[in-house]
Amino acid sequence: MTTTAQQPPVHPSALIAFDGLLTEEEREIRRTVRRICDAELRPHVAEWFERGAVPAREISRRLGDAGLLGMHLDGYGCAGTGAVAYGLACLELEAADSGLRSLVSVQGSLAMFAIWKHGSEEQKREWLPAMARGEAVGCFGLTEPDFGSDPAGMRTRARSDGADWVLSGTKTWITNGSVADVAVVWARTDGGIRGFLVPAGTPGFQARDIGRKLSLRAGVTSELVLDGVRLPATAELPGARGLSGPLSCLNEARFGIVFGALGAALDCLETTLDYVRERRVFDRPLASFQLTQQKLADMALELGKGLLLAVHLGRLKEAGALTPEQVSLGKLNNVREALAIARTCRTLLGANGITLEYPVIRHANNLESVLTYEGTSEVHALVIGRALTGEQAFH
Ligand code: TGC
Ligand code: FAD
Repeated sequence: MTTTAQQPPVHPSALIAFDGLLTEEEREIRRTVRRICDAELRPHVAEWFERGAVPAREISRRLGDAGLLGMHLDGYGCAGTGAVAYGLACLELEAADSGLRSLVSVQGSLAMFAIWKHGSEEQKREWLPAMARGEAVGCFGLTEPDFGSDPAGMRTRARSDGADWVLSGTKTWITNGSVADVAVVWARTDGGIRGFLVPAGTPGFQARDIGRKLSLRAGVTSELVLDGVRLPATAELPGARGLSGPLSCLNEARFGIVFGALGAALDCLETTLDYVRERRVFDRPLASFQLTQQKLADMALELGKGLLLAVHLGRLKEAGALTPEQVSLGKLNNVREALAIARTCRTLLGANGITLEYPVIRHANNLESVLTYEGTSEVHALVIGRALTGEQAFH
């Protein structure tokens, strides 16, 4: 038996009239980022993923030219866009590959934001314009081999020695570590946790790439070793005191992921919708089976809910009213649902779902990292649990 299409297919985001929630400027920024991805990045991502190597510095310069690095920051050569526009850029980049969105998150929301929010005027002038152009790359070293979810336990130490600081310790899983010109390194001092700017090439500082990854392969992930790294007093970020320093930066990057993860999910769903219309099983289009349509409907529903949540959180951020707990809510929901969508799409592609000929397994593997970094799903559940009950259950 065959079926005839009753009506033209509706795009998943059109089901919730998503574009109507955006300004013309936001739609234009989204289209621009998509054009760059389609023309210059998407054609190469599967190969970068397969080789486990990505031209991160060249990509930084291109994205800097397009004004996407630190785009939501004001001044110092940054574009100063709204939060939703930044989120949409993350969505389109992650629709190409999570590694590309990671590069932009770490540059703009972690390294640049740390300097922008906590740095001295001199530090801002030295680094932010070059980082906005993508000529200088930054990384953000918080995680250590024994302290990921619990950065308060960090062992990296900054000892004051006359007018200098001397840093020793190891940071791991650091995105862009080996390609960075400057590392924002968080370390314990006698006065609590502080942030430091460590230029690449400083004696005692080394970055080594972490190999054998099966996720985020189109991205650079490194270990940073600091062995008696001597820095002048001016290397310290004067505005950061205590763990709230690095955590304030995480809020920014986590917000980008709220949108970004949905880009990966959307790319999976678009690919799958095309596939099920073409693929015939038992003499009918795969799209015409009820079990297929149940999966598609559930995925469109979760994607739509995620997009609505993302825009709502973006508008709260633009109004200066977004709380860290709300960011946790968005990151937990949207990454968890994006991963579920990628896995379900994988089932609909059958065996074709496991090859790099289609983007689905690449997105699914990437989203495993996204579920873990920037606070694991368990950490975000506990942040929400603490907000709901007033009881902390971390320790
Ligand atoms: P806690 O006692 O709750 O707080 C310590 C101080 O920090 C303040 N604070 C925050 N400030 C700003 N934003 C937030 N989200 C904040 N959360 C807490 C808090 O008010 C307090 O301030 P003060 O002045 O009283 O000292 O801290 P805790 O030790 O109990 O830990 C809480 C917990 C577990 C939520 C936190 O440690 C955490 O978020 N852990 C997860 C670590 C994490 O996400 N690491 C990410 C590393 S970077 C990365 O993964 C990059 S991936 C690449 C990419 O983005 O693409
Ligand atoms: P752990 O903290 O050891 O957690 C292991 C498991 O225990 C998780 O399931 C966790 O949820 C659970 N768990 C932990 N505590 C609790 C608790 N209290 N209650 C219940 N369960 C708990 N870090 C940076 O600083 N900079 C970067 O640029 C960066 N980039 C990254 C890039 C990639 C590709 C990856 C994979 C990671 C990156 N990270 C980076 C590190 C990332 O932030 C950490 O991996 C993450 O915070 C989790 O830490 P962990 O891996 O040590 O896991």
